Amino acid sequence: MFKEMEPKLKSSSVVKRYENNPVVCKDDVPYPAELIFNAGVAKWKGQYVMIFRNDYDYQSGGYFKGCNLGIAFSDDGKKWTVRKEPFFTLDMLGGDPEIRRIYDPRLTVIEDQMYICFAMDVQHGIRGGVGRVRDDLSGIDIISVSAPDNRNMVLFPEKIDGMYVRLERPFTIYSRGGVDRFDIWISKSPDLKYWGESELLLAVEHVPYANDKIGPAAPPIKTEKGWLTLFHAVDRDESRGKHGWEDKWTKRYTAGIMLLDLEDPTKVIGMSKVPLIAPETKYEVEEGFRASVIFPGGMLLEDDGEVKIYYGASDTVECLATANVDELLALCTEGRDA
Ligand code: BMA
Repeated sequence: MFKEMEPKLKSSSVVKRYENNPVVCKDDVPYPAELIFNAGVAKWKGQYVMIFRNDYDYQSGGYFKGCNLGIAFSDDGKKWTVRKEPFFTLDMLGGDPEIRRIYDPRLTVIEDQMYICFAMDVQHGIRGGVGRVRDDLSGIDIISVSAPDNRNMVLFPEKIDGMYVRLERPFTIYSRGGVDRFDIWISKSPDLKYWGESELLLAVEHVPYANDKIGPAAPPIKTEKGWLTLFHAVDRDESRGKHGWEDKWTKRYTAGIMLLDLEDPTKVIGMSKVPLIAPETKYEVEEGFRASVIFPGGMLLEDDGEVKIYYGASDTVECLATANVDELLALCTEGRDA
């Protein structure tokens, strides 16, 4: 069992895991597939759409040679059907030898147009990209890709003060002591192509359950009280040894939640003091490639106040958890002035 960093997840957690988890795994995928995880999810044209990461073709040494993106559809957000062909494969970019893979998609619908953010590993670093999802779902038209190293980008679902807004996670090695001490930043754009006005939003040291790095998770959802925003938080413990398929895996990924000001999302106005989701079920802690990883990429608000949270579990399967929006807001604002 993984040694837990304080503070622990409250046993009264407001999140309920879906009883039929995982919602998508390799057995649902009709082409070579091994690890199905870190998906983006959106409601688009009357259905739920999921774009997920598929790592396949295992090589020795904990490495998967293949990586593509699959697409799945659902009427209720719980039961998913995976399309017969992948949504994105590297050859769709014309065989540019600089690009090694595209992964960890996040989906945001802005004025009926579905957009995708993704990480792109290239020979000379890691870049974060923004693209338009084609209406016929035949692929992506890339709008912009950042300079290295940056990833975990998510777009807000509407313009704020006339500007598109995104959260992102640059990897600031030198100024943060040469170790993982990576923070969440916020940037703006007039057109989704040119990004600027960047500001630090939330730093590792602001999060009581992170001693390593943090990063944006799912695109924010709009509530009357502010933008409700998930993030992932990593704590590291060097005494953690063999875990999952890996000989040594010292990190634990939990999900945190915060609230950003509606008019000025560069302001954090609340944050849960404990993780919202920490690894605890068998498929999150014991099974899988990189055990004890909760990596949310989708959060949807239903009309009745239910919030659906989609997360990659152990870098191996895609799962669902639900919560009530008012309880999530209360978690963010509890003890705010303390
Ligand atoms: C991060 C990313 C994620 C992954 C996580 C845990 O750095 O690579 O894709 O889920 O590590 O392995």
